Amino acid sequence: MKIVCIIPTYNEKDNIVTLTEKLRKLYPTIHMLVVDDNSPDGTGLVAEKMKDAQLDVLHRKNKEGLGRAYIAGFTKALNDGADILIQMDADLSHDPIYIEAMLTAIKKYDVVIGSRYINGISIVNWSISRLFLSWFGNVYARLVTGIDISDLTGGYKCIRRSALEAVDLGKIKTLGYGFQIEMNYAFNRCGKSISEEPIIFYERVIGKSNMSKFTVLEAILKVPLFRFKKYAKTGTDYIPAAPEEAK
Ligand SMILES: Nc1nc2c(ncn2[C@@H]2O[C@H](COP(=O)(O)OP(=O)(O)O)[C@@H](O)[C@H]2O)c(=O)[nH]1
Ligand SMILES: [Mg+2]
Repeated sequence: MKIVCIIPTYNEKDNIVTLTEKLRKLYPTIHMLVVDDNSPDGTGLVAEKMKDAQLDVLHRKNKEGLGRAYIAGFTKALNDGADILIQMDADLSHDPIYIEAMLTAIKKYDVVIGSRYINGISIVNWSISRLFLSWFGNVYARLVTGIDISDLTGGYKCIRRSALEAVDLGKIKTLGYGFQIEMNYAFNRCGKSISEEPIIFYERVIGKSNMSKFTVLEAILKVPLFRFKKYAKTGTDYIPAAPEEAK
């Protein structure tokens, strides 16, 4: 069973060292794939130096947002034979200790979300305004997509290979917070089961957030489109085209 942790990075040169060391210590058999978008602080180089049989690096030329980095990471990990894919932030917001519970839950579900909202609100060190935005964003996403999951924007996830293979990743268009919602919507549309495991989310101590007003606006505007696109009604959105259709 090959488990690959996909870790997107943009200016995380200190955090990536701490995180990968923790992962190695806790889970000596788990693979790591760092996806770096040519970080100006040299994160790509730092990661490259740590490369070995357990840790691989995917270098991308430009910063294109979290969504694009993840799609590239998923594609590479699937090509390299991953059975279970874990997505997690590099900034230590996602504590690796929760991976164990997520791996137990993935035996029963296709997708497991490390959830900040399933046990009340489990977030450390956020301002009230950021908390409100995230909480409201989740209420909005739940209403619009109709998916009964408390943390649809969470970025800590465990995904079975078969769930990712069921989705046409080329059809995923969102880049920021909307990306997490769109992936969950796509899994749901493709008949995949989603569950939540409680986590405590810690705001980063080193570095700064890459998420901008654009990503918030993108999520607000694009999420309703998933639901109301003309092919959403036929149930074929996100399902890969049959070989003859794809020609
Ligand atoms: N490769 C890549 N990683 C990104 C990009 N934007 C954010 N990240 C990474 O995605 C994770 C979450 O981003 P972060 O800036 O912490 O967003 P926040 O937690 O919502 O404030 C971190 O590991 C970032 O380094 C991007 O454009 N490309
Ligand atoms: Mg963060």
